[in-house]
Amino acid sequence: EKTTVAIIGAGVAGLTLATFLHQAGVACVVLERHDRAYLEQRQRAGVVEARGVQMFERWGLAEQLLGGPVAQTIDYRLNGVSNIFEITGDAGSQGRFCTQQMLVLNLLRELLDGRAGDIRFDVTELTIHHAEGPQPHVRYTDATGTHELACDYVIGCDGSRGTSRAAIPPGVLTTYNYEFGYAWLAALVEAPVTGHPIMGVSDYGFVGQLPRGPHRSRYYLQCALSDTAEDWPDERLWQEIQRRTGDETIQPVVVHDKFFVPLRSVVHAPMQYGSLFLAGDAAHLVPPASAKGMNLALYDVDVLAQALRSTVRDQDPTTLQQYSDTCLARVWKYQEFALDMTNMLHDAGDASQHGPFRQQVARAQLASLFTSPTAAQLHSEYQRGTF
Ligand code: RFL
Repeated sequence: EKTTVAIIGAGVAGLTLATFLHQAGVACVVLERHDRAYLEQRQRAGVVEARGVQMFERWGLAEQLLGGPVAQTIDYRLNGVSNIFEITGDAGSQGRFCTQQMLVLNLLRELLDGRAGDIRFDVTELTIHHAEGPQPHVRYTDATGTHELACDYVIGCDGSRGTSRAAIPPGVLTTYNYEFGYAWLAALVEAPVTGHPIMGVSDYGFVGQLPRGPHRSRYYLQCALSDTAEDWPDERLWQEIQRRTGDETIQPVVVHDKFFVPLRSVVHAPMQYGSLFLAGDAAHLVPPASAKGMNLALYDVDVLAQALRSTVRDQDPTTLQQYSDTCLARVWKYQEFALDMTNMLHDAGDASQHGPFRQQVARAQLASLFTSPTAAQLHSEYQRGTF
């Protein structure tokens, strides 16, 4: 069996790429380890930034995939005192509401139900062969047996722990890794965000609250790398949320799940080996305090879809050859913003991490967002992804 593009992984990167390629008339097959119901139910964080909205508009897909316009605000709360930051920009390119989960749902509907796209679920034992040359193939197993899919290009959209990157021989990639030295506890709770989304700085550590649908929100609390669920019974969770938000009126409600995320930044370069291309979390991770991981994945697949269209339809491989360089320039800009945001939000809080000097400097930096129009404009550009 043969196709033009084999895409590994039906996360936001793989599904968006497949939809763009479909729109461009380039044949592709998506291979995914889980089933459709799992992908539809999986809780994933992230809201499409303004640049991403423009991208979907350019591909003629914004109406099918995104929600309505949204005014974006963030409460950079400092020891219980609210500071509402408004993300500003051209009226012509307003952010539109779309969470990652909503996007994945809409992409699955558009691709499978609207366009009869080829997504093969529940695949196991996936391996990539001859990626170094022009005739790669992918071998995988499903309920009907083991299959071989020949193709011209393999795209690894299988996340940070996927198998695509492992198909690249040792010594080809350079891995850049930065560990922040702390983690976030993420807790999904049965209560909506009632005011603005919170990115909170406190003497007791970071606290965030972001919307996850009409009835739920997710709290994020800075914690030690070694912390486990035993360290965080619900009682402690709610005490810390009250303490760090400075809001004692917050009442404990049902906690649906808790998990721990070590804060780290990773880049694997180059993002290409022969006919294998990496996109999204398979190629890079940004710490969640930047809220950019999904948006960076969308950037990669936009560049890749345009480059594959030029190569396959117009026989012009120039942009495909530049894929890695084009994306990495963007990736390092996002890493710069992510590092800066993560340091500011954590250093300004609990001084036990980097000391009282860095705490005061980080608080001065945070204050600039509300006193300097230039700092506010730059911050808005980063938030919108339009820098
Ligand atoms: P995904 O979403 O992990 O999808 C990968 C897919 O590949 C499949 N797969 C395989 N399939 C076949 N064979 C194999 N061998 C396979 N191995 C894996 C998996 O089943 C899965 O379906 O990667 P993708 O598409 O690159 O998308 C990346 C984004 O999901 C990620 O960057 C964001 O979730 C990051 N992120 C955020 N991004 C934002 O833009 N804004 C945010 O506010 C935001 N908050 C967050 C976040 C990530 C977080 N965690 C969980 C680290 C908050 C948190 C806590």
